[in-house]
Amino acid sequence: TAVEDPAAPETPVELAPAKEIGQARLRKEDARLITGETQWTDNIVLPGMLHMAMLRSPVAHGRITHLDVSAAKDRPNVVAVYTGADLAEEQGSIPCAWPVTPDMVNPGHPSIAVDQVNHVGEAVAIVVARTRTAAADALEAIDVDYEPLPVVLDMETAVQDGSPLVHDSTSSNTSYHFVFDAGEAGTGSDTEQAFADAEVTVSRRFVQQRLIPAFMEPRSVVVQPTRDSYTMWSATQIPHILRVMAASVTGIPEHKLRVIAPDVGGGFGGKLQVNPEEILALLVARRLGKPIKWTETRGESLMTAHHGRDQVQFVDVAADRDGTVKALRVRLLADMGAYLRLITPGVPALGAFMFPGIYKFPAYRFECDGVFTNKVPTDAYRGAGRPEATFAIERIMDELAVELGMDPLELRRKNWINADEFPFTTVAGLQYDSGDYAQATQQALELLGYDELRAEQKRRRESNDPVQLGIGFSTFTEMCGLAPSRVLGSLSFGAGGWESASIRMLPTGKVEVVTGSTPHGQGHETAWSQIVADQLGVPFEDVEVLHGDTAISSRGLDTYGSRSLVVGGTAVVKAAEKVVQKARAIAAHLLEASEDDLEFTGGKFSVKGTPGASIGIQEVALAIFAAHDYPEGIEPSIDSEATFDPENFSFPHGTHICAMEIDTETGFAKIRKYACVDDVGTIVNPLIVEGQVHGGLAQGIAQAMFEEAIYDAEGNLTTGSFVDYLIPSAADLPHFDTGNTVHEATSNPLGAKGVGEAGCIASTPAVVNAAIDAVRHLGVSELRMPLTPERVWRALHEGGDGG
Ligand code: MCN
Repeated sequence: TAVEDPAAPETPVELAPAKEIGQARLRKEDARLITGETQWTDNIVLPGMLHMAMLRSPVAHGRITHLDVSAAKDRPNVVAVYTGADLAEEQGSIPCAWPVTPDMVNPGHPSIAVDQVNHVGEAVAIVVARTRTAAADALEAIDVDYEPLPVVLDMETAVQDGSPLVHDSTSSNTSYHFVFDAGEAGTGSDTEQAFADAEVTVSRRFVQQRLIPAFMEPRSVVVQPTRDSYTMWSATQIPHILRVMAASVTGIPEHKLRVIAPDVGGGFGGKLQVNPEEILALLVARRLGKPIKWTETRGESLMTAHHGRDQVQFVDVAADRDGTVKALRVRLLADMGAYLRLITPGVPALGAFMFPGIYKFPAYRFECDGVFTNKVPTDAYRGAGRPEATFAIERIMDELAVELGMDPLELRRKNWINADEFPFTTVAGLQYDSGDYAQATQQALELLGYDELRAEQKRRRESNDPVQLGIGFSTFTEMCGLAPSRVLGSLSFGAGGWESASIRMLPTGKVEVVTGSTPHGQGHETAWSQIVADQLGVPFEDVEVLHGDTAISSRGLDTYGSRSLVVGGTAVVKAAEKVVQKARAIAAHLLEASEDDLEFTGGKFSVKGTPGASIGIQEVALAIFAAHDYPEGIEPSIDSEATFDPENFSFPHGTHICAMEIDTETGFAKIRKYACVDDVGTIVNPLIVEGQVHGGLAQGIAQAMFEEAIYDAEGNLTTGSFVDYLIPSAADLPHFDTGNTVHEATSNPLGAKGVGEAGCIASTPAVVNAAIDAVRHLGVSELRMPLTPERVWRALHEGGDGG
């Protein structure tokens, strides 16, 4: 039969010779972004627009015993006040789209609390007023009492029998128990046996502290209702997914809801979310029939936008005396916070596939408990699951090296996948397609000036210098480019993995590219223009990239998981190829030649062997617009649409090396030098790639050294401002020596691998390994992140990991 086999490999796409691809083009979007000329969501002002403010719970766990909003209603300029009870019928539940196990417990997540609050910052009432300040001022007129309930904050006690429960409706604080077992029996028996037989075992407990995505532009949403339809502008990473989810939660038919993500000032995973406030803005706009705006304050953002990480990791490794690794066993407690948000449960589960890193483990078992606590929910934060895994494996490889008396790099070399072993199927079932770990490592050692720094380290040790020096490695890989749909489906991921693009050739030969990816700082307008300029042979300046509006690009799966180039960029390549095919037929007609006799180079169709008989693709666009005569069976357009769904993830890799100075008298840690060599396959724009690596390094180093969301014993976030939550400035970070090797990906025709999270995933363990290497001879074998001076000092002078 003629049924198309969806699994059949697609015909290979042919790439035009690279002229633009590989150029360090300045980003065309930057002028409007950095001058603030663009339309950020909060800049939107609509006639008659009202403002929404939330009264947020000051208690982490309690029953609402009394809630009186009448005085707030009488405040000047207040239009309406709503409580959870007012909206109980229509508010539905914030969706969780990644049920990692069939029996996962999800107690539901109201957008606004109805009778109980489960974390500080949960909304309990909404004031709608004519001005933002009037709405905020009226909040103080609301009278609310809570009956306190016991607060559950620590995961290790939350999972014990008899612990108070976050949710009355559940029988324990455990949402799910997810197991990945690489053994044939799936029972862990082969891993247990490998541990029993091993000559050496090392066990560690690592803490991944809670982090806050801390995007530059706070969350903001504007909803405009017009009779039965709604336009929602939101500072979101996921306009397409948000539209589907918001339609299903509110009952607004999807075709009556248009979602626009205008320029968005950073997300880092923190805007990969369906926010309660987005749903509430829709509900209030529907009730009042008026445009509604909500923009969070920085304090609200830090306190209520989802957080990241927050895991306790128990990691065991087994090896032979010669250093050959035999088995890896991982048990995680992952803090979900009070509710399951969009992909909360999936984030730690995704790590399951990355713990073995680049090493050839024969046996592996992973278990993870998702645990409820009275804290803001966790969810995606740059790397989502993979930084945690990379940290654990790269840290424990160092500890194993110490146990064996081996050089940490030698141990890695002994166990990593060699360049001639690709494609390599790992113990976790992933097929790594390409790379050369030795080459990247060699290059990084040279960039760092390794030998001199080791010599200096020795000198400082021998002379008991108060400032000690350490060197730490991270030889990492990661799975990104989220896609492929089939694999994501097998992991219960709630969305497909494909991406779409369409190309509209305008009559004057200018080109509009509509992409389903949704940049929020990554420079897609520039990179996609470079791809199209090469494929169509048109000038870079003639390409405009449109995105982030469901009325313009109706199909898309948005931007996260470093997927946009390898999936979305490839859809653009495929759409361009279709444009050329269509234009070829029309050019042949215009040139009175056969299609087979035409060659297409540099944007021109020429008849082979007939000099002078040629027409540019941009001229074809005008000809078809003005045409009265076009070939039979051909539409008067050379527009096209394409989707791409790769066969595999993309696996960037690299070697990151940190040299760290530690002042043993003050505990002050300072990065002396940082060198990294990343392999992201074909590089479309080296400037963007370097910028992405720098940004990722800043965030990965921040986890190691600066950032931590801290709750006090009552569940108050004590790091609720940028005075207390320490994001690094440029002055806190070193110069980065970066380099690249290029081993093309085999899963997309560009040969590209994702880069958006690489720096963040790789850097954290390199920094911590360096810090421990500096002071290990002084008795320190663990340091808890972040490496504050106090913590490092305590570890040096009082023992332990610094607390
Ligand atoms: N690129 C390239 N060559 C490659 C790989 C990528 O030129 N081999 C370019 C791409 O064309 C794109 C950029 O690098 O312009 C990032 O591409 P990609 O790796 O596909 O990542 P995404 O565009 O899908 O971005 C997502 C990723 C993630 S998951 C987070 S988190 C993150 C990040 O991007 N958040 C960011 N980088 C960010 N950068 C900014 N400024 N703001 C954020 O919120």
